[in-house]
Amino acid sequence: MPFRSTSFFSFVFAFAPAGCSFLFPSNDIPPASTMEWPVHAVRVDTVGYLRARAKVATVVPPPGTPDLSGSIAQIFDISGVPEWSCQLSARMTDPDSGLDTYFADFTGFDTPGIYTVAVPGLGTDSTAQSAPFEISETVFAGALTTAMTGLYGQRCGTAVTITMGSDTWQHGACHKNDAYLDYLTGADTNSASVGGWHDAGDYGKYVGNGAFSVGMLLAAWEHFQPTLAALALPIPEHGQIPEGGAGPMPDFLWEVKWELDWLLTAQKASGGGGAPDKLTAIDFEAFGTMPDHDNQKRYFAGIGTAMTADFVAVMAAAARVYGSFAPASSAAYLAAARLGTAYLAANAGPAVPANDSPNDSALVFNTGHYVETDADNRLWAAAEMWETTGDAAALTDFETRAPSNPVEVDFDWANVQNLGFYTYLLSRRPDRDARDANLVSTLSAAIVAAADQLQGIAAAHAFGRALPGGRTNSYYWGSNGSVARAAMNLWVANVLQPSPKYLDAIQMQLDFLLGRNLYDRSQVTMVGYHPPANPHHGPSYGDGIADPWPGLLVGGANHDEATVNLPAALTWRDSKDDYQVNEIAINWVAPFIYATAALTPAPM
Ligand code: 9MR
Ligand code: ZN
Repeated sequence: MPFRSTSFFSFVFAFAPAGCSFLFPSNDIPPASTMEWPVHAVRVDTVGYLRARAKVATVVPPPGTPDLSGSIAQIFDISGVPEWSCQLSARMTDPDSGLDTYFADFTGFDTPGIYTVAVPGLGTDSTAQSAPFEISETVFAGALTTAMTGLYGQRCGTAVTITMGSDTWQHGACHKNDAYLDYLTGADTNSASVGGWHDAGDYGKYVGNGAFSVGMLLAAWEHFQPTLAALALPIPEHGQIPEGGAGPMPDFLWEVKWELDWLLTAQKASGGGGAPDKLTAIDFEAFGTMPDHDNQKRYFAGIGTAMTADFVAVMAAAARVYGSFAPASSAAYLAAARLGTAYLAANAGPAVPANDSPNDSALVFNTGHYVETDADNRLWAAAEMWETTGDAAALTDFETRAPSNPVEVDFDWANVQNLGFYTYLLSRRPDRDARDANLVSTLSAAIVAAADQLQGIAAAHAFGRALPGGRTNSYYWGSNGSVARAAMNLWVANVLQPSPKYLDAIQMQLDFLLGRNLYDRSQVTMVGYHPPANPHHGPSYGDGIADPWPGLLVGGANHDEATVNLPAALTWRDSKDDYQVNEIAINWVAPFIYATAALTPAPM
């Protein structure tokens, strides 16, 4: 009988009670940071596997273990009773790490419950098995709720309190003087821009990355509305009715609105309706300063076309998403989108970069900069404007731009055109036949081809991740976010040309992020087995609470830290100081929310 390790408690922690809405986990368990975490030879999705989806574990035996090809793996239930067995695959060398690996594919086992996978050929020690995991119909509901709570924890401009188990995380109202216009008008004047989400481990607010994150979340809403409408989040607006609304608005939309309403304040009518690159202090905060103790003066950076186009895209999308829930906000979002469109039209030439460090200024930002060209952003804006308004000029603009913006197999904040393609291809407009039929079929084929490529990579990769860049270039800054984002191409392909293989590949992306990886560790704080304890996240370090703030996906392995002796895939470490691999960011949490929502059915 296999020995069950203390890891079971972490499993319970991530487990959401079933019911007609997804409740916040509240099990009282010891702080994760005080637990012992043996590394298991069998790597699984330590949250679990959705019923009827692929269930693959990866066996990583200790070095020197004789060939295990074809030997037995067994699934044990919670009381140690063997329930199922399967044969290991042939031995494979994982090119990312050079390690011997084997697949244990137990897809055929589909009985709900809590299990471990063990390889008897490796002995009876707890490390010869896997961490516990669940098989159920709603296995990702708890992770989805926790990740949404993670975004709530990023709220700026307000006091935040989150209680989970025996932990309470909190900070007071922060950054109430956001922000100053020195870069825009030269004057020492303030233009209120309170609210929004802190971008990452730092407390800056970036229009482009904020809009990108919101764009993925609004896509999740449009793709998985019944699931997301049922989420119950521990936010103050729970149950409230927005201005002009007919009833309570879903919590999911309230949380996203927190960022949207900040984005609204960032747009500058005086700048012709353009949006600034960002709103930050001159320097990053001293790490660990709590948000409400950060008294640095914060400034808007310059206005540019790429971030304005991202802004237009999400304002247009929000206008339709919020239309029936929050009519007053919906109207404001549409007006902002139109104003931003006017700015883009007036600056139709070469991309206007948002000048971060004007020569005539004594102020030079040392904070981050999502540097961008704008062709992809403009394409996304046109798609969302057309879908919301039916404006013929927007449709023409999109269709003119599409041929020179190829579908991306793997995309991030710097190449957002896929978000426009999804909206165009999945259009719900009654007049969607106005689209160019040839373009619709070319783009559909390209999305399906991209998804096929991702699915093929996932199925062959030792740990199931779907990044197309090989052993090194797959792992760029925020690689975990990209793994999560693969779920978007996979899902849209599944709508265009349904196949279970796409959904299985989404499960595999979550597997990788939740423990089926080189580390035997979840990459999401307070979720799954041995999650990050020391993320590069100011509040997590600064609040004196041992456990980090929950629901935050860390960046993951990053080839910037690779060396001759350290392959890119092995660069992740759980260090608060290592922002290149262990920071958290909203554009990584957002696609994790998308992926978990994709595999969470709506409550009956
Ligand atoms: O996610 C960004 C990554 O793609 C870049 O390579 C990196 C360096 O420019 O910056 C990342 O974004 C950071 C931003 O600039 C500031 N807030 C934290 C972000 C995540 O590390
Ligand atoms: Zn703040």
